[in-house]
Amino acid sequence: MSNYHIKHLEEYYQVYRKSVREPHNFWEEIAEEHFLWRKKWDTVLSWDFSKPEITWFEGAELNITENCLDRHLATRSDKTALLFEPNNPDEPAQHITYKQLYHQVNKMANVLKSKGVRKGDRVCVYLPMIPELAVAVLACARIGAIHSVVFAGFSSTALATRINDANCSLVITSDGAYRGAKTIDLKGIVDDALNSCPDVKTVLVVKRIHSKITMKPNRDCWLQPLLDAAPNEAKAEVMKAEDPLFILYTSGSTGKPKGMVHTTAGYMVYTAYTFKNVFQYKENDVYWCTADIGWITGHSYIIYGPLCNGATSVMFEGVPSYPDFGRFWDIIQKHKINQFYTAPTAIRALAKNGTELIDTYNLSSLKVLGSVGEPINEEAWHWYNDNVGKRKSPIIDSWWQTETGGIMISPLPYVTPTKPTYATLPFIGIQPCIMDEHGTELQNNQVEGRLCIKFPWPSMARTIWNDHKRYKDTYFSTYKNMYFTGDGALRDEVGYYRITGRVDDVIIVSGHNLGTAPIEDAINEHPAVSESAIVGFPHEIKGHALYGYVTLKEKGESRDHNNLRNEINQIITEHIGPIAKLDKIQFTPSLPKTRSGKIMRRILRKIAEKDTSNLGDISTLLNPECVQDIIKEAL
Ligand code: 6R9
Repeated sequence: MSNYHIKHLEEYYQVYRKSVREPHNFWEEIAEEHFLWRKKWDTVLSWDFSKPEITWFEGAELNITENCLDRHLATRSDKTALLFEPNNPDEPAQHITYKQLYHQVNKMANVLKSKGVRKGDRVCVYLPMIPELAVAVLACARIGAIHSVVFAGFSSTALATRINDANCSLVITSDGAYRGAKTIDLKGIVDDALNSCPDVKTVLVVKRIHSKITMKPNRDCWLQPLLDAAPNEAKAEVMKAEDPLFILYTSGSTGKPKGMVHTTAGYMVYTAYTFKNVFQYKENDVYWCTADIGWITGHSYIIYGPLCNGATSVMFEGVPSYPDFGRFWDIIQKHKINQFYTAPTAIRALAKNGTELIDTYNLSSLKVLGSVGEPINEEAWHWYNDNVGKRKSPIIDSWWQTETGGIMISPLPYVTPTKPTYATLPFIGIQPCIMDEHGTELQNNQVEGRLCIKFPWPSMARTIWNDHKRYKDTYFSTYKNMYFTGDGALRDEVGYYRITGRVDDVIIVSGHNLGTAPIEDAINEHPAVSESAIVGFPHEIKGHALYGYVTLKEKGESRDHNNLRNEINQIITEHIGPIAKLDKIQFTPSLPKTRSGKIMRRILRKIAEKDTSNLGDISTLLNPECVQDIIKEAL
């Protein structure tokens, strides 16, 4: 029996039990047999959640790119590593083989070195979904630089905050991005951002849309000529197991994004192992994850997990609606996709467009359908199952987070019987539990509470960049000796988990995590605004959309409310990005507050959800009278 590839339910239970009873032996075997090390570890795991301090494979030395690239050259050099499907369906797809990717990464690594980037330096990558994005990420890893990929939908202010927080010295971007029928001026956004980033010395620019942009002398360079001139071999830097591999920002409940730090060895082992099993990847399969590499899903399951397994991983530059809502099905047919991993918001948007288009495509190559990013509602689950999978491909509803690095709770296709809306069973080595509000673990089945994890796993984030205290406070202080996920969950009668949604101030809109605090901070900058509170409300396609309650400085402010609404959304777009725009904005003379001055979002949430029959206890409010006014004026 190989513990690396689980093929039956009994095997799952057997391996799971071993991984929990003897975690050290278990992970040692996986690491030993399936990866390339420069030096083996002294200690498999040491941990203390009270500090919190976690190390995996301490003492080991490796380079993750040797695992993703070099070791495949002997057997898979002509196999497609990345299959790039451009935004425009008439532009030919690119099949980049392992050998070609190896050389491209090495060239890029040499360019970075020639620009003075050294081990431990931070490099910001702000690129559309083009091959250079994956190449840049791997090139950083090759030379031991820490990559910080910022999703190219973020605004210049959001980009600048992230560049400065990590003190990046170099930015890689492009002259622009294609997005459906539109183009986006990425370089212009970078130029704006860099007005407030004094430490950035170099900007490397990929030519993608051939637009006219300004190149700042002594700072900006076109990337291609540098690549052409660079040698195509670069020595892989020898990294320690716990050296940081990357920083990736995620929203939190304060205004500042959290730079989650992932380290090298544990992240590699866990993402590779989960990829193999959660997608049941076989040697000649073509795997497609539709996420953007700007999010953790793209890091772990477009780049590192698949490449570590020698897989063919598709990168799609465009959007599901361009040139029409058949694009996903067209790509599945064209590249004979075997595993397809997408988000509930995309499924809902596609479902809304009916099944006429989908029925004209041949989707028979599909074997596994994945879902990630937010709870998948029952209707979307069935639509996906009936129309995409034709009831033949299991749906893998995989729960995990930026912080967890890899998939934590998920069925294994053809192994775990699925159940609509349930992420089902913990992955090997994962020990979830459900806690009540008093900090007691609910041991039985058929319980509901808050989801925690009791024991470390290899790919967990080790800290927040420059803010270890916040890491401890956010994840390890709510419950003693537990990692707290911020999600609610229930466990059914057979032990299956269902994730019920966030229990903190994070709202997931179209699969993007948005903290309420940064949005409120942005709105409050509008000169007419005194205060604001954001809540989520159910939305047919986005899952949740944002509802803002705004109080104005001057009572009876006579300005046109629609103009104000536009201005508020404009400020949000500038500070965060269009993804954080509010669907509804209600102006109200005051917000319900507790005696300690906290806005009672619970009530505002109910009003936004149009569920005002039971508002619960409002007696602790300082100003209970405002509640009826808000209900009366609700949108
Ligand atoms: C991978 C990713 C994390 C949050 C997480 C949870 C929600 C993700 C889910 C899910 C229910 C699933 N989430 N997958 N909720 N079922 N299958 O999405 O990371 O962007 O950090 O979001 O997303 O609320 O806490 P990230």
